[in-house]
Amino acid sequence: MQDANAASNANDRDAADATVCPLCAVGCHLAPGEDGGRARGVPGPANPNGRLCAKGASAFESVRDDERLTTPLVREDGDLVETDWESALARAADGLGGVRDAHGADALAFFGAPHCSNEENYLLGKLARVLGSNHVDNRARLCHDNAAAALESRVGYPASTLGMADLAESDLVLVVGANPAVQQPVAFNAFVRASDGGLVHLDPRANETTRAADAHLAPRPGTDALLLQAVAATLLAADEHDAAFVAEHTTGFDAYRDALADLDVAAAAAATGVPVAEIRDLAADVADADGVAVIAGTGVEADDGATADALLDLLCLGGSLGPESAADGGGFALFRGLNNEQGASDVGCRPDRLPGHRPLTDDAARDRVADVWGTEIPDTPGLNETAALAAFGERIHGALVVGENPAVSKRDADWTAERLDSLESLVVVDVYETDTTAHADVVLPAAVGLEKEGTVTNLDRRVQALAAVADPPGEARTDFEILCDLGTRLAGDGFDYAAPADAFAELRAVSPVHADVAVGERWGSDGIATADGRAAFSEGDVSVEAADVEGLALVVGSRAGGFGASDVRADDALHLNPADATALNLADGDAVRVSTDGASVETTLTVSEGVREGVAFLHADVADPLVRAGAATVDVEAR
Ligand SMILES: Nc1nc2c(c(=O)[nH]1)N[C@H]1C(S)=C(S)[C@@H](COP(=O)(O)OP(=O)(O)OC[C@H]3O[C@@H](n4cnc5c(=O)[nH]c(N)nc54)[C@H](O)[C@@H]3O)O[C@H]1N2
Ligand SMILES: Nc1nc2c(c(=O)[nH]1)N[C@H]1C(S)=C(S)[C@@H](COP(=O)(O)OP(=O)(O)OC[C@H]3O[C@@H](n4cnc5c(=O)[nH]c(N)nc54)[C@H](O)[C@@H]3O)O[C@H]1N2
Ligand code: SF4
Ligand SMILES: [Mo]
Repeated sequence: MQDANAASNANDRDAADATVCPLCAVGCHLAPGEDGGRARGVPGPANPNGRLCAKGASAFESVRDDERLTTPLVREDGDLVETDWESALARAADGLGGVRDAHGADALAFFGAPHCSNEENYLLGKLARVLGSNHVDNRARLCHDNAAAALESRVGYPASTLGMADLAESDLVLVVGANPAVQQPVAFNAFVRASDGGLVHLDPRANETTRAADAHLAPRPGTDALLLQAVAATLLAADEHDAAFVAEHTTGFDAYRDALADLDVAAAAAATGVPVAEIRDLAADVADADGVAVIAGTGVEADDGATADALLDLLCLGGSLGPESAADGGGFALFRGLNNEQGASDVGCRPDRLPGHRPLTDDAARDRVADVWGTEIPDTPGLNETAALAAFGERIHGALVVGENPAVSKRDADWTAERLDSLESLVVVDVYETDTTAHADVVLPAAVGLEKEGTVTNLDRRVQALAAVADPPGEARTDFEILCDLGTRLAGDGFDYAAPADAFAELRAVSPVHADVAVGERWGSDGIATADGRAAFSEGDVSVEAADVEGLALVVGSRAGGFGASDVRADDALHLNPADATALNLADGDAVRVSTDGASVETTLTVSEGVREGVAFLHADVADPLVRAGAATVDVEAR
């Protein structure tokens, strides 16, 4: 076992003043630039050549930003006014403690954040549980929740099954519902673009990643899983699956094969809109490849995990899961978004999980944690963040929100504002004033990632040490210090840590995932970590019924993780295929209104062959009102 303190001094970063980029889950190493300006790339496992993307290079902008919160604020007569830490912390503890006294611990909700470190999220989860509430969650895991859940049930852990560097060995990389050329550019360039394996992009719209691909398959929205099953059925019909791997490392193959035997590939081709020849080509590519890797992004989330399941089935058939195949570039890479999205969930900031992803309902796991924490842990899973927000003012009366902005990232703005206002106590820890702090009773100014110590875990499970390479502005403090203080006031013992390293040492004692990972290394192994050591096939539920879509299916892309992420929001046009534009009597550059029941947005039209027929593609920022209104399809008209 390696001590986190020692490890953070160890040579995990190549330069003494280097830390981990706080802006995405790739986890590049960087250091302050010469003049305090642009960041300097430092070679690390994710950026071996020391490169940064444009976003990473601008990472220090948040450090210098005049808009940063510098003083604690409390609400007096309706307004937020500046105060000192002592008064603000006392008010926060009184507010949350008062809710607990009046309504019970079950009336408290805790929102953690993928922007915060492992230790900070661990502390938030501990605070919630020690106080007696399981309503603790972090929001951005929602970006990849279905794929993570599929991985957890099929391979035993909700994370990438291979390292980013392994992708350089893949014979075939299948990118599904993602745009890593833009969203994880350093990893894409270093490990995927540089390799000579094949690249196939599966997406209803061509994007920057497509330009680097050998083939682009554009299934109708809602038919990805069917398309992948058609590929699997083609492999099985030709007996080209990896029978030895299937026999040794999987379960449920016979039932799966029987289910797929009914699949008519021609009918599937018609339903998905992808020609039979393209399905056959992909099947042949999978059969020929030693290592097949999947890179999955937010575009696989649409169908409750069916696409992720179909992808995992395909990897099982190709023999591309598990430790030996990872070395050959085989496996499932879950390309997460925010910098510590993986870690926030790993450390137990989830309503149904303890640290290390152990189920809350597992008595032995609960006892182990209770032992170390010196407290009972309630055994009923709590509300996730979406459900908790809906329960504000009813079951939930107090909330501690750390590094998260539910007012913008959730549903209808008025509805959310009402929910936030219905709380008796809302304490928000953030680095900026936001739409959420506007509803808070207490606002506590936090440090950003570049100003803290601790660890974060990137998209290939690598636990990396942070270094404080800048000072927080004004009186801002790290979330860790804030949570230690709040914890001590609210719960008494158990929150008196000298440094994040002490919390990490405690985390090792309660989390099998962290028990003996060396800081700087990837947790777990690339193997299959299910109870029986085998990956289960899905049941191969087949439905060739074409999703009978009336009108244009709304497809959203170019998501940005909010914080410091203005870079990918340049294009606000509606993108339509020429055939759809002609049918609507619209031309490139026309002013258009895109609407659904109860919401509409106005923009201009870009006509593009890159979008498949039947799809209306919008950037996430523009699509927001439509997404919030729950639109699956949209109407488009000239305005
Ligand atoms: N319209 C629209 N909506 C979107 C998206 C979009 O592109 N457009 N993208 C979606 C996606 S992919 C995501 S991941 C979410 C992001 O949703 P959120 O995670 O809610 O949004 P962010 O703005 O990234 O970060 C939340 C807050 O964390 C604060 N913060 C940053 N670092 C720290 C820190 O170290 N400590 C503390 N205490 N606070 C910190 C920021 O100031 C910010 O207010 O939004 C989703 N919603
Ligand atoms: N520079 C920069 N990088 C970032 C961020 C940032 O703000 N700036 N944010 C980070 C964050 S928080 C996130 S979550 C990630 C997002 O990373 P990605 O998920 O790669 O981002 P998107 O560009 O939204 O790509 C989603 C793709 O899914 C496709 N899609 C939509 N529906 C479907 C479908 O049903 N099937 C298929 N096959 N495809 C579909 C869309 O057309 C789009 O091309 O990026 C991270 N990286
Ligand atoms: S790829 Fe991600 S981690 Fe690397 S520099 Fe860019 S934003 Fe930072
Ligand atoms: Mo995200």
